[in-house]
Amino acid sequence: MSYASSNTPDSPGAPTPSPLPDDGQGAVVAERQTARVEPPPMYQVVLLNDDYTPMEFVVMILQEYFQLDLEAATQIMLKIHHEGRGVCGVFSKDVAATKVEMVSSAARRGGHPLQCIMEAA
Ligand code: TYC
Repeated sequence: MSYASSNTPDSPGAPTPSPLPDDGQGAVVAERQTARVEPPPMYQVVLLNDDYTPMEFVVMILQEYFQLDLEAATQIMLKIHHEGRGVCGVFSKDVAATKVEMVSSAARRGGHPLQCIMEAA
């Protein structure tokens, strides 16, 4: 038996056969447990508008830290500029927190007041 094909308790809804318990009276009782694994909670990373951070800097941040091409980055920057905020991407908690830290520290290094936050998606 290969390890790859052994128990896969991560398929929601799929009943997982449990070992057959012995009832102590010579009978074997078959039970099935349903293994349900919740998907991990996701977080969106959001950039906020301000009056001072240059548009080019925001576009660069979106390309560098969110792997967006120039056109997508420009669209999101303009959305933030006009609407006050915009979602840069949706990530697991750890990845979102790291993005917020990296963007915030790049903004501080550049001397810009750009604010980056995360919130439950
Ligand atoms: N409003 C800024 C300007 O006019 C540009 C800007 C866009 C700033 C997006 C922050 O998250 C931001 N220079």
